[in-house]
Amino acid sequence: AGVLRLIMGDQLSTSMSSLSDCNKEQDTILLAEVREEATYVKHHKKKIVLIFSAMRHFARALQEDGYKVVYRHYDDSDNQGSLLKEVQLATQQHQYDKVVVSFPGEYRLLKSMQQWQSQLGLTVEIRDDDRFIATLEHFKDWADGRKQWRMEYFYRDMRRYTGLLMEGDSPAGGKWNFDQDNRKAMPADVTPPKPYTVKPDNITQQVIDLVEHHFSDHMGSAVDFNYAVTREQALEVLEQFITERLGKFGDYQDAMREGNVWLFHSHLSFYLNCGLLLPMEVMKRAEQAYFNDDAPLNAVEGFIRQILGWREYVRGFYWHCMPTLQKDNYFEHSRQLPDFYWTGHTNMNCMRQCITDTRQHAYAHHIQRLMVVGNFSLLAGLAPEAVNAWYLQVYADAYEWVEMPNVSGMILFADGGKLASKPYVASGQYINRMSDYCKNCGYAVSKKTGKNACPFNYLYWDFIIKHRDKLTGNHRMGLIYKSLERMSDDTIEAMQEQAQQLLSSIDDA
Ligand code: FAD
Ligand code: DLZ
Ligand code: SF4
Repeated sequence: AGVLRLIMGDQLSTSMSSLSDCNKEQDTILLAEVREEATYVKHHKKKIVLIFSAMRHFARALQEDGYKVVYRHYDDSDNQGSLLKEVQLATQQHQYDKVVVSFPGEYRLLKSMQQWQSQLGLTVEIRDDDRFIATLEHFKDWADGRKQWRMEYFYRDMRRYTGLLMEGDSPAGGKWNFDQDNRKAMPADVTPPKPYTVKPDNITQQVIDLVEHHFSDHMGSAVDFNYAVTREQALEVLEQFITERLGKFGDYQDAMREGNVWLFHSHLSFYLNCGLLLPMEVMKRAEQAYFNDDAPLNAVEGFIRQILGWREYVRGFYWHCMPTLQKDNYFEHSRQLPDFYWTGHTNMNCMRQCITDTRQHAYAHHIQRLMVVGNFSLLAGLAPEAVNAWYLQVYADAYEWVEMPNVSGMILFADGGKLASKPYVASGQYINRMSDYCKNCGYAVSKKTGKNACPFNYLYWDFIIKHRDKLTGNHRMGLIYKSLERMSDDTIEAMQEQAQQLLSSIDDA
């Protein structure tokens, strides 16, 4: 009777484990655009366009390759609204021996899927997602033996395990990490290349119209969507990155510039996370650029570390720490998000720029997410649950397995330091060093107190003071508490008062 194989919106790879033994004559592949997945948070419009259009193109490619595909459109009059119900309908319309699916990217969906077998009265096989390089057992084995987890050590294991950038048993160039050569401020005369864009074809145009119609109250606009939606196009994005931007990736990895969200980043997370590109092929291509002398080692190592290190690490971390991770709240923060997280209307230019970029592109690069919006979210004591929901909704590359460790672990320290060795908080000085935002800001980055003092400055010290009990034992915070001791009581009091005023104004709004 054949097998029903479900492919979800972030599983658009022909090498999916759920397709590995697919019989073209007998089996059916199901893809379904459903309300439940499109609205469990109000995803940015460009995120929905990306996923639906990529799903439609992927289904077409499968059909052209001779597979039997059932594709359920969002506006089909009998659309069932959830993945379970779509699977149910398919199994009522045709008899199958079993349902096969690959491991999802979110805990809520895994819990739901584990019930499907009894709900459907049919075998449901959930297979590992082997697009990732580390299995969940691999991470568990690594983590269980350690008192402290740090990405850097996991990453070294992964380098040895894959042989990427290795010369025998040693790391290429004699060091595991070249970050001391990276992370420069970007001089004004450096002009980053234009990012990849592609004109929407008919399929994408139909999805844009659908999204503008059905998701009109979601963030952003769909009409200017111009991202890749097929594997061929995603491979072009990769090639363009390798030839035009990889060489400078390390140097300007942490830089921010007003009016340019793309810089020298790869913009590949959209495609890696929905399956159009595979992490191993992307890393091999970057490694090849190093071996061919097309890009320096500091850039290539830095780039590979983001994927082989961070990306694999956060995925293992997520599954290892769920479901407690979603409730973690080390600092017991409960403030709701200020309105400007949605509108971008704030006098803090750095926040205005990063949120405006996010609204416009469903993208912001790492340092904008981490050191501007993330930094503010922690300093202002925003509730982890609300911050997680925001990040999951606004970025087109966001799925909980990657979003939540970055938010609860990396930016909010809500896990109490399992992922990061100290909170990533910083005053306005850091933002000023790494960006040109401060020169167009009504606030003065040099001022800690007074009428136009930069809010990041007094919020930073207010945070440090408030959480002294929880942080003072952290040796990486030692210098900071030393500088606090040298500050006058008047300055401290003034900063605390100003912080309180700003935080109250958020609460009152
Ligand atoms: P590049 O800078 O070119 O990096 C290359 C690749 O490395 C990325 O495509 C990505 O696959 C990987 N990578 C880099 N950093 C990380 C990281 N910290 N965790 C996991 N993978 C990483 N990334 C997501 O893919 N989805 C998210 O929902 C997401 N949410 C984030 C939330 C916060 C608060 C922070 C601080 C980071 C988040 N990141 C997330 C990580 C990172 O910011 C994005 O992967 C990156 O900005 C994507 O742009 P890029 O492809 O141009 O990345
Ligand atoms: C994110 C998303 C959206 C917006 N829509 C769909 C959809 O209609 N159908 C589908 O199969 N998947 C969608 N996705 C991706 C899923 O939510 C994703 O599989 C989970 O987030 C788990 O990774
Ligand atoms: Fe941001 Fe402060 Fe700089 Fe303004 S002065 S852009 S608020 S860091």
